[in-house]
Amino acid sequence: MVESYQPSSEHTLDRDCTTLSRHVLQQLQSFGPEAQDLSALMNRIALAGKLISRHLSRSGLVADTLGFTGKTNVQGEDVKKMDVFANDVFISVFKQSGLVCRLASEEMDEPYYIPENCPIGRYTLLYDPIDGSSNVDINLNVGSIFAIRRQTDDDLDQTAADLLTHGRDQLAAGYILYGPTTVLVYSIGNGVHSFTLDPSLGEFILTAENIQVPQHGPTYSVNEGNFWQWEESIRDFTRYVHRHQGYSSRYSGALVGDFHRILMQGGVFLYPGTKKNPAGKLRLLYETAPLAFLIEQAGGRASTGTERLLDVVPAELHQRTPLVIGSTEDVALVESFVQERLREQAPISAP
Ligand code: FBP
Repeated sequence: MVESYQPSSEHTLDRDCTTLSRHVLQQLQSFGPEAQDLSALMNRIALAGKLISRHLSRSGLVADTLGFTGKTNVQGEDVKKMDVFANDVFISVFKQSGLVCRLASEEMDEPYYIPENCPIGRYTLLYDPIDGSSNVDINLNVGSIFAIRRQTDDDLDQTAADLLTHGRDQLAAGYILYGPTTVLVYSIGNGVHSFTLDPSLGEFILTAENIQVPQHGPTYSVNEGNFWQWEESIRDFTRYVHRHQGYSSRYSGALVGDFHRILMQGGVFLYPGTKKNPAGKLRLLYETAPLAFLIEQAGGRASTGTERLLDVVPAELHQRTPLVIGSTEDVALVESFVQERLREQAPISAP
């Protein structure tokens, strides 16, 4: 009897062949149209990551890639040339896809509609094309953050009102970290998984599955330069970690980089509100809600200091929120200082 061919198990083929699009189908355990769409969608996001990674890796060599454009964006921030390049890359990769009708980004006042994808495209991509822009010109790590939401109505008046819902409505979320290697981390609601770009293959290859954030970690990550602008409760937390063994301060200036460290090693990242900006700096739909989706999938926690971040319902597209995110024990510690101060401020009720 002729034996059927058995592929050798020596090669790391199974790992090398676990590309992102294949992994999404495995995650969804379906080859149906929705699964194929989400797999193709993630593949386009991966392409955007490869194009941005290549551009960043050449940025010191090619003229006109670094520095400012001289314009300011809807956030009132000076726009970097890399912000514009990366923003356009995300739009380009979704043209002629039939997948995404609308893209909303930190760099655009209003959502961008891709006519040929509307209304058939039932998904919206929300993204921060370059997170940590202040790091671009000095060759430090930056990232891209993304979230995928279903388009629940035809949005004919183009107000994108259907996007103004809580973060639990995100179908998938993730980020791409442009560091010594380019890493893509995502969740489609079934755990958090990490892929590393293999430049020789031009493919993101699976390198870690079902990542779980430690319950507690040594790192606290916050811009202490804002200390005197914070509420007393956040100062209390900072004084606590200064006085207690086992805490180390790490702050890279790029949320994606600081978040990745905490996802892998535990700890807490904070961008609290300040007296000047009680809502803080970070944007809900492009930055804090996608990372909150990921950290909860990894067994961690994300809050505004007083509320579960995934419950926050935005009133407008570019709304900001304070952020406390990371290991459950460390986020709970920050929240305990906030609750303590709120209790002290609460009016004493008559006996
Ligand atoms: P961008 O998306 O415009 O880069 O802004 C967000 C960010 O750069 C985060 O990545 C980072 O954590 C934070 O702002 C740094 O802000 P600050 O310089 O005030 O600490």
